[in-house]
Amino acid sequence: MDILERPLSANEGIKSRSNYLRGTLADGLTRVETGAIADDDQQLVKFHGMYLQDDRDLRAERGKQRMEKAFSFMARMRVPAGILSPAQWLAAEKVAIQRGNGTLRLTTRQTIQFHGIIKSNLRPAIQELNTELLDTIAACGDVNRNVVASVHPWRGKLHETVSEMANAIATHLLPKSRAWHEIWVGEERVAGGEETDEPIYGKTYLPRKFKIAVALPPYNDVDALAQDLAFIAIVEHDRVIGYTVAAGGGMGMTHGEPDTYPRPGDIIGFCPPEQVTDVAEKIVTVQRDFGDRSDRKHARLKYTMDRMGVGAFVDAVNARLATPLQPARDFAFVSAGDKLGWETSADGRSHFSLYVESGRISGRQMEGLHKIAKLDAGRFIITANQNLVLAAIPPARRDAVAAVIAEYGLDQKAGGLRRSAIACVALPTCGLALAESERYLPHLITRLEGVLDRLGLGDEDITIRMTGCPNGCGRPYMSEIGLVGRTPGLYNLYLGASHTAMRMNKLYKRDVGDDAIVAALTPLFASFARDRQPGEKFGDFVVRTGVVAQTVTGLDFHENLSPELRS
Ligand code: SRM
Ligand code: SF4
Repeated sequence: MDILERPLSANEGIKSRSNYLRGTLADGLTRVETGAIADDDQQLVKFHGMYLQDDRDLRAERGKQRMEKAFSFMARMRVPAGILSPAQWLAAEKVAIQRGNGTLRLTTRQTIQFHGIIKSNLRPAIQELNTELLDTIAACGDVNRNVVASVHPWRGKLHETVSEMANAIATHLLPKSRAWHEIWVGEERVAGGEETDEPIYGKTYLPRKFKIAVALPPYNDVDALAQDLAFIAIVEHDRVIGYTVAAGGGMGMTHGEPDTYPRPGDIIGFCPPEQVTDVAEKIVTVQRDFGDRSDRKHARLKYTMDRMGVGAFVDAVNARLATPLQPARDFAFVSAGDKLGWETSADGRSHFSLYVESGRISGRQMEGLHKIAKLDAGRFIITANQNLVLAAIPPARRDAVAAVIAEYGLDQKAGGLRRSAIACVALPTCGLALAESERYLPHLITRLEGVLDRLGLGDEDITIRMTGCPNGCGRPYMSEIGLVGRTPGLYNLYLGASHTAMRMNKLYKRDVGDDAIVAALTPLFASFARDRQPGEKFGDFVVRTGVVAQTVTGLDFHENLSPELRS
């Protein structure tokens, strides 16, 4: 049976019955007998940027005591291009301290997550954010998510251009339903309560989440090919003349199910700046109409494209555009990480990129950032590598900001591996985690740093990314060393992505724990130190020397593995 004729997944019914994402959420928030909300509303609340979670560290004990799980909510803001004013930063910090677990969690999509918000605090938290014009609309759910953009504010107008483009795409693809405004900030329902029309999405929104990035070469700090859709800026004479378009990237897969796979996006064409939002809209509508709504594990654009064939997909997009996509223009990336430390732009403004371990801000780092926000000098920009840039500091304020940076140790140095690391949240809040990630990766890196330092590689940038399950929230398949949780304490070890995140890695060892990871990597680091070619990066080295085969497409991600490695 054709996929488009198969019975719809349960979520499709929930969306269609929800009256444009309202469901019974407003009522559920007032119910005091439980810290949770109704099952269908748990799906709908995602479209409002929130997740019902429970503290997994407490699950067993509360189960023994026959108590309800320790429910709380995670809320995720929508911050296109990751840019916040100091006042917005302070509002977020206040919500984290007064309504959440006291930490701010920078995410791999350039926004902030709050964890541990109990139900009675949820509406006040959202309202407090909204006083600074912040919202959580469509931060999760089957819609276009936070639009990410490269963060190089020291490049002046070019950075502004890609940030503005991210904002324009985000605004264009925002759901039109007023449900969020009614439920969270008390907007009156329009007379008659008529339903909102969703001209782009329709009543059942998209088959699955959809992710867009705007990249500014030569830095691929947004992982362009890991996105459903990426616009890669083509710069001529210091001006963005248009964007090369990539589509069909995505990271999620399920262990043991080879018909699920991470996939790098395909380069499908080029468009001028004025066509970008229309190209985004038309690609979204092709996915809306042709995506698999029967099986959520195969519903992302990457599977739609592999099912249709890339050529047929591009034809379908072109048929909806007034002017078809032009041939793609060339671009080149040199790295995927953030450039930490001070930079100055041509207009004399300063920018300081600071390292945030696994994106989690708390304690003294939070206090220092509070002081900087109070100085009201410049902007805060979150990077897609979970770091933070204090941007656009006027020359007259640089010394004041630098003094706080020094006083609070915000300029702590990190070795090449640590500063190139990403860890997803995983335990204790993520309901899907099979193993630790954020709480464990820093310790593993300390052990690996010992090895690298001895080999004289301590300052070598090598990307390492860990996730607590195969969903890929830290984009582990795009890193030179990828570690993906299988079960508590055990990870699959992937190697051989390019340093620029333009090629995915491949499974090297299955089910390795702390000692086995160090034991597996030590000889590889040693041969890299000894036999690398000038300028060669670790990911390229392991492919050139045959340690792992090269992954080209999503479909060959599980290929060329030794039989014992096949899932
Ligand atoms: Fe993610 C689900 C955290 C970026 C792929 N992701 C989740 C949930 C909501 C778990 C859940 O569904 O119950 C996690 C919440 C954990 C927690 O306690 O906070 C979660 N994802 C994150 C964040 C916070 C990771 C981080 O440490 O920064 C990132 C938030 C991004 C944001 O601000 O919007 C995050 N997630 C990603 C990325 C990377 C990206 O977008 O660039 C991916 C891979 C790219 C992709 O989408 O293909 C990603 N998350 C997933 C998936 C797998 C989707 C799939 O196609 O299979 C899931 C599970 C799902 O959707 O069913 C998931
Ligand atoms: Fe949770 Fe898995 Fe995403 Fe990590 S990769 S945050 S464990 S869903």
